[in-house]
Amino acid sequence: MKLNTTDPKIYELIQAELKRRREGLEMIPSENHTSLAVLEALGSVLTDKYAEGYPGKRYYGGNQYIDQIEELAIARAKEAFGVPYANVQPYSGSPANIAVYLATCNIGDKVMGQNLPDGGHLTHGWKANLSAKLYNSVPYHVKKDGYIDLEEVQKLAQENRPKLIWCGATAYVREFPFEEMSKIADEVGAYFACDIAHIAGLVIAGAHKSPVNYAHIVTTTTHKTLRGPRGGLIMVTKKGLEKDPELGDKIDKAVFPGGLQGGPHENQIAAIAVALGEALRPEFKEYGKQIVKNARELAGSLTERGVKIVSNGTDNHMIVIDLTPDGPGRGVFLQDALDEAGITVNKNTIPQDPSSPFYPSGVRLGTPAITTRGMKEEEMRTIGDWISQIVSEIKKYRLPELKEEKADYIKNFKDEIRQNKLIGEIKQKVLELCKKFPVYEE
Ligand code: DSN
Repeated sequence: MKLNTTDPKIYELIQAELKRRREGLEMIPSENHTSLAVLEALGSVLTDKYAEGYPGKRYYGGNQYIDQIEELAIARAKEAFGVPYANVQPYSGSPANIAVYLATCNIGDKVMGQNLPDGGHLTHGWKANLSAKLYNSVPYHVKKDGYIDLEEVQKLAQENRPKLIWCGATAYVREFPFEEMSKIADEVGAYFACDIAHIAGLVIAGAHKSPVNYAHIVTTTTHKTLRGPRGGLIMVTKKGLEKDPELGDKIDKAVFPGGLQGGPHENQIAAIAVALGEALRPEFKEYGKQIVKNARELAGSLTERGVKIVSNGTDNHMIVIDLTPDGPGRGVFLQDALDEAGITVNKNTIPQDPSSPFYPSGVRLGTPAITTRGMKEEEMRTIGDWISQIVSEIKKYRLPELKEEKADYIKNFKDEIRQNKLIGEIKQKVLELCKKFPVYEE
C-alpha cells in the first residue's frame, strides 16, 4: 500500500513541502537538495535492520549486506577526504562532536572553540550545551572584521593549555585558518579537531583548503554542501594517528557503545555512501567551485546595492547580512519578509551582536541549494537585487526594546508584509525563476 492511501494527511504534507522547495529559493546555507538516488537509499528497507557494532563485529545476525554497505561508505569517505580512518555512524553533527570529546578528553578538561554568537557551534563549548556543562569551555572570538582573532586564540591556548581545540563554525564567511590554528594547538599539545560541516563539499571540490594535513580529527555533517542525507562523519588523519595510534579505536568506542548512539541508521549510511559516490565524480568539483563563485557574486550584488554584509564579502558558500545600520535585533524582519517572497534564509547573530541569539541582528544565507538547481552568476545578480529591495522595503521596522512588546510587533509586521505589493511582485518573480531551474526531477 502506498502512503497516499494509508496516511493521506502525512502524504499531503510531504507533497506540500516538496512544492515549497520546488517553488522557492532555498538559501539557508546549511541546506541542500539531495538527489533522487540519495532519497531512494534513505527510504529503503535498510531502515529495518539492527546493526549495533561495526562491520564484521556486530551484535546481531543477518548483517552480511549491511556490512558491505557500511564498508563502502567508509571507503568512499576515506577516498573523498584523503584520510586513513572514518566512522560513518554518527546520527548527525552534534553526536559526532560529542563523541570527539569522549574519545579525547576527561570530564572537566579545558576545551576551546569559537564562541556561538561569533558564529561558532553549540557543541564547540557553548554554555547551554553538554560540551560546556561536562568540560571547561574557553571560547575564542572573531574580530570586528569577521576574521578569527588568532592572537586571542594563541593567548587563551597558552594560558589555559586546553586538551582539545576546535576550528569550525556555523556562521563564518572566511576561509578557516587551519594551518595557523594547528600550530597553536601543537604548541600546547592539544588535540586539534576541525568541524567542516558547512564546507565539506567545498573541501572535496577543492574550493576550500582541506584541514586534513593540519587536524588530528575532522568531523562533518553530510547534508550541507556535501549534499547527502542528514548524518555525520568522524575522520582521523595521518597526523592524528601519529599523535595517538589508538585514536581511531577510541572514536569507534566513543560513538558506540560509549556515546549517544545505539543501532546505526544503515539506511542513512547507505544514502551517505551514495552522496559520497556522487561527490567523487568530476562534476562535483565544478559544483563546489560554482557554489563559491555564486556566493561571491551574490555578496558583490548586495554590497553594490548598499546592503551591509559581515566581513564585506565571503570566501565560501555563505553571506551574513548585517542589519544594524537600521537598528539592533532586526534579523527576524528580513527572515520573515524574504520567507513571504519565497526566499528561505535564517536570522543569525553577527560578530559582537548588540542584540541576542533569539533576536539577532543579522541574516545568514548561502548558495549550495540554488547552485544544485543550476543557477549561476546571472541569477545571483537578480536574487541580490530582489533581496536588497526587500532590505530597503523593511527599513522602517524597529524591534521594540520592551520584551512584552516584541511578539505583538512582529505579528503586526507579518500581517503588513503579507499585504506588501513589492514583496508580492518579487514572490511571483521567484516562482518564475524556480520554474526555469526544476529540482527533484527524474
Ligand atoms: N544547525 C546547523 C546550521 O544550520 O548551521 C548547525 O548545526
